Amino acid sequence: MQTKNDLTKDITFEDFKTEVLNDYTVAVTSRECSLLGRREVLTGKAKFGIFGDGKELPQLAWAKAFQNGDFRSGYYRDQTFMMAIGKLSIEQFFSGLYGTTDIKQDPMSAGRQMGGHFTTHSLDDNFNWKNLTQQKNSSSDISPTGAQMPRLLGLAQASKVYRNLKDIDSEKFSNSGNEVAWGTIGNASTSEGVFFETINAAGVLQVPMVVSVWDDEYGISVHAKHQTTKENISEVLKGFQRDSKNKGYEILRVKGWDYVELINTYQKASQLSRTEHIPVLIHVNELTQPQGHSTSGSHERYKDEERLSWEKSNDCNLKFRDWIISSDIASEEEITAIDRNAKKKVREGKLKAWKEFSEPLKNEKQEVLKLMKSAAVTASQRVFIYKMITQLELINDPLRKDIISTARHILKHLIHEDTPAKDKLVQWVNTYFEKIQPKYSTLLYSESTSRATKILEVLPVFDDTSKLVDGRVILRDNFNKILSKHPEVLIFGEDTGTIGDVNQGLEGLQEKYGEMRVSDTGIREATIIGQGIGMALRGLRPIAEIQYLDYMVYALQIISDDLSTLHYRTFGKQKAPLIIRTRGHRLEGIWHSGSQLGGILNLIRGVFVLVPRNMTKAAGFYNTLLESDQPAMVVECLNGYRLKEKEPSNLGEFRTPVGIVETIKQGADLTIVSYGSTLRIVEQAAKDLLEVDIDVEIIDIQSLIPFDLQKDISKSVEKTNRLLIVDEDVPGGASAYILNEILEHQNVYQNLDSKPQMLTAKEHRPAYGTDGDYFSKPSADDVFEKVYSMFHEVNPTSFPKLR
Ligand SMILES: Cc1ncc(C[n+]2csc(CCOP(=O)(O)OP(=O)(O)O)c2C)c(N)n1
Ligand SMILES: [Mg+2]
Repeated sequence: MQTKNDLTKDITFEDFKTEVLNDYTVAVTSRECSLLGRREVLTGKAKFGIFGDGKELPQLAWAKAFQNGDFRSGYYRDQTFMMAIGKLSIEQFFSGLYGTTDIKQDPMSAGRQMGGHFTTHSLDDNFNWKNLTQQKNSSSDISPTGAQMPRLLGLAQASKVYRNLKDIDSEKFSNSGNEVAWGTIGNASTSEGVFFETINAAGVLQVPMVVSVWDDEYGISVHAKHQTTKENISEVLKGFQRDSKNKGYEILRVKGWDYVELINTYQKASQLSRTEHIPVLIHVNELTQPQGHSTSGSHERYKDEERLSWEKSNDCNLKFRDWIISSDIASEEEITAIDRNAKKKVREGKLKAWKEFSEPLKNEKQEVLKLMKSAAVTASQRVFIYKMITQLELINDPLRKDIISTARHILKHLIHEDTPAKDKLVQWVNTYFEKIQPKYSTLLYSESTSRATKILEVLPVFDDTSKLVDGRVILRDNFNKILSKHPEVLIFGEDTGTIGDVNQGLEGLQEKYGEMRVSDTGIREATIIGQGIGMALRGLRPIAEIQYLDYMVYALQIISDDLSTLHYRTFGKQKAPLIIRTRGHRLEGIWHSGSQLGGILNLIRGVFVLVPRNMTKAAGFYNTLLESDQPAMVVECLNGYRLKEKEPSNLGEFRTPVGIVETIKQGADLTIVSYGSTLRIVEQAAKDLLEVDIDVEIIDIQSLIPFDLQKDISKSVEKTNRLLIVDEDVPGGASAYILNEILEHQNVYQNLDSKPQMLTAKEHRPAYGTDGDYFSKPSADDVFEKVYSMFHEVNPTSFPKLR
């Protein structure tokens, strides 16, 4: 069903006709999928549907311009394009709608995403890169409107990098940077900040990015007059148009029902962007929504008669049909035969997908019914059990929930029974969970052989000649080694290039490695991360720098919705091993004290969060991460760049292990767990505590996600029987996460002789200055008093009240 995209100039009329009719076939097949898809939701077979009807024609023109190696970053309307490039069949369309968990049936996400969220496979079954230059690629869609834009920037930038940097092994990723990154976005979603941020950044960077705006005048029920100044996005963006003096965009406009003009427009965009590496915006207007926005409602509620009838007569598929007939390319009869055949094919494909989805479940139902019935025979509560059995029998098309939930309900009625039949049912339930749960819960993190937790520690090497240097020098010298060792590494961020970052951790490295590898960006955190995601998706190893942890919030949406979910939502078929470098922990004031770890930890599961206490540890984390394929955030200590550390001789080689804590002071009386800059305060307090005969053990967590994989904290508590967590975040922030990890996964409570305690910052953000810090965050005095009070509580005689 694929479209042809080898547009040779001299073709016969018959070739031309075949091609047009093939396109028409894809268009009506896609439409029929949308129509039947909606019906499947309304009859309850699928939960939710959002389809590409009304947007078919431009996607066919786009598919003709889309080459092997190119990347798409789009949204839920693009099913026709996916069909036209041969990456979505009718069966797969319906399997996605039903939510099958088989990656072969639903290659988009194995049921993890709702239908309409498209992807292609960049990785083979062993998580190794496939050759992306030999296939058509789509990055995996996400639902937040506009959030496909930041990664689009990086996908486009990768072409520029591959064209300009010759040392990189680009065999699987690029053919001299000739690939275009194609974005799509709805007209209303262009109101999002990330859209404008991306548009501006791509204009600055001059990357081969073509953005199509599918303009149907609406965003659900909200008309363009509430969305876009002048109700016209290309009019608004006019200032980005390049001219003889300034670089910028090529902005093109085309009507969404005009097949010939669409093809011309997309060919032009492809040619310009691919050869000249410029961004292009294609405003495709006069599009429609034949069935309204989604299956959640009907558009008759908010579109007036006039609009609805305009949409009917300007439906791009009908216009295409009329054009084919009026241009004498094919007769009405030929076209009607195609319509009829498409309907038949879609119906058949739908039935096949439903069968594949429902048959295994029916079998599972029969299997467990047998066990339920035999367990019921002698059960005292069999009346209730038979009732549940009958209810399950009546469900013709059971879901897994119907099956397992009935079985678990029945087990509640069998609690006091002791029969072999019950044991069999119990065993079935347990095995079912073992088999089924992974379908929903695996692959949040890398599971490949180079996952970060597999990378072993390599200790920094020191000798008699090791010098004491500022921490930032260790980072700088280590980044130097990284850049020379890994040609595919690029580091970028605000002030990262010319001055080598605000703390000179990259001093002189732009000069040495060039502007492509160590570069300044605009102040635009979301798209700095987007650059990183997109480039990592194409085999590069970006290190994206966010200047301060406090400003991570601007990028958090993209990290949370896109980066963190990528591996999970593609069932491990795409990876973006992006390293996010930032600096945080205690410094000054509301927006420079970088402590909001609790929020971050809860929002970016899927990304590792590493909190090294000094720059040697930080450098070691970068070295580890570059050997692995796991995205991670490294938070350097803001107040540690000028502190002296011994410089290791094996720069670029030593590795800090992830998920491993370090005991930095042995002690017998109480375990203090902390991380980052706060450890220095804890260490100070520990010295004072020794003077009152309290000997604390201090554990540096180092790695918040993953957390203490060897359960060393519980071993410490087994010895000390007391636990204090010291954290600079708000109460219930990172400390709650840490306590949860220790209590839930390390089972320490039997070994505790005192309530586990937490010492955190105040609930407000830290006030400015030294005093602001003292009265807002835990101080060494606070740590001392907290620990002392725990001993006073146990033994007031030896530890009389302090104040
Ligand atoms: C950040 C975010 N806000 C709200 C939504 C809910 N939502 C889904 S689609 C949509 C309208 C999008 O309209 P448009 O961009 O014009 O695309 P269209 O559906 O019209 O093709 C909205 C508000 C969302 N998915 N994400
Ligand atoms: Mg719209």
